[in-house]
Amino acid sequence: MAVLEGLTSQQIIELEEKHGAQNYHPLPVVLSRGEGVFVWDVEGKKYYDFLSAYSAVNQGHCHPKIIGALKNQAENLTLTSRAFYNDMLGRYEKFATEFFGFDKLLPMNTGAEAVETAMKLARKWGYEKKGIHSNQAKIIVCQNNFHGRTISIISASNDPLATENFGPFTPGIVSIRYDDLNALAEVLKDENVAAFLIEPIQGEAGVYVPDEDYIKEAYELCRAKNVLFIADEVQTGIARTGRLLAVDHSGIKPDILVLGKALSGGVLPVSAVLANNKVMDVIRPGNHGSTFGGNPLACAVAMAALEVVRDENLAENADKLGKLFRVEMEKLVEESELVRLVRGKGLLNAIVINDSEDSSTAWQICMALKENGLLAKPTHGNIIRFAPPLVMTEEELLECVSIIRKTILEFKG
Ligand code: IF1
Repeated sequence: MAVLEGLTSQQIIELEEKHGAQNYHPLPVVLSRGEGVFVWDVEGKKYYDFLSAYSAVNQGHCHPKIIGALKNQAENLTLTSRAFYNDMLGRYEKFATEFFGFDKLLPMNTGAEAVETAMKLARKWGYEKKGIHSNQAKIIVCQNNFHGRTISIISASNDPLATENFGPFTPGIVSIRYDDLNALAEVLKDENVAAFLIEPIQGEAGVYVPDEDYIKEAYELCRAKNVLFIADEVQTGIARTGRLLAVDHSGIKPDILVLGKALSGGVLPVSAVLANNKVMDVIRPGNHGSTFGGNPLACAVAMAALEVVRDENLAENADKLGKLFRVEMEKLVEESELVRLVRGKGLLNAIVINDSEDSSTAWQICMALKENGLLAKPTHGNIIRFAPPLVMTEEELLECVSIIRKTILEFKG
């Protein structure tokens, strides 16, 4: 059957409505091209991308170095499975473990797979190294977290949309208030706790940045109780918050680091779990795996994606532009009744709209932003996340600020 050519945005949307599971409610824009900080819809309209595919396109759309690595490897060898060695995985593992400062890396594909892997690793360490009794291991998580969509991960969620009618849930997961050290100290009294799984900044919840000392203090509490600290940096990692990792702002090294999204620059699913030998060595042949985990194509792409982060100083750029962005948004808070506050770190920011959580105001503002050439989407209710690619220039950022300012000041709800 001929591929459907020359369809309008509306016709393409109708195809998805007819043939696709309706598990998302996208903004009504149909993109067909991306380059750097820009995307184009099928009618050729150009937009600033202020979502970066949920922080997967930190290096910018279709970065030439990453695409070059993809094309080159794709013409040689894409997948062997782990039944055999390939000439890329060992090189990637060396590169990435030195890049982030860990002994070992376990390669997976999606962020959720990597979080599940981290949970399995922590449990196994708990039994074999900490001496937790069989099937008694507990993992602590935070309320309003987002770690993925699998059954065990949503077993840790308190979001009804993510959990309703998906039970029964995986046991051994305890949820506490985020940014609450007393709550953590209390649950750590339980000798069966193997790990504390946390996002250094809660992205989906609405870009909640915890108190400055929270991550370090939480890390110290875990160390004192021989509990593994698992940092889910799938969204906050890879330079997004102005440092290579969000935990770098707190000066701690997690026992288990979970990466995804921008690890591949948004080119294909690549995720990873990194840990030192005392943790990772509980994994033996046959314990865990994945058909595509560690495939040569992913290895080539991930090394190129990380080189771009390093060589183009993306963390420094995110730090500098993030500070500028929040200064400009603070001015807007003063100017407009519509914007209650701005919060974030690096180029992971959000504005809270001065309306009820269940209002459609944030959505309508995003629709107006779209008309003005900038794409963003509300997270929960009245919060709009702003997360452009980290390759943005100061001039482009200031143009985006003026688009956001114009849209807000002219908005008629
Ligand atoms: C959706 C947002 C949500 C993540 C963290 C693991 C994963 C994610 C901190 C899982 C994924 C994506 C998933 C996507 C929307 C987006 C997202 F916060 F980034 F905006 F939902 F919270 N840890 N986040 O943020 O990685 O399996 O998706 O590769 O599911 O709607 P994944």
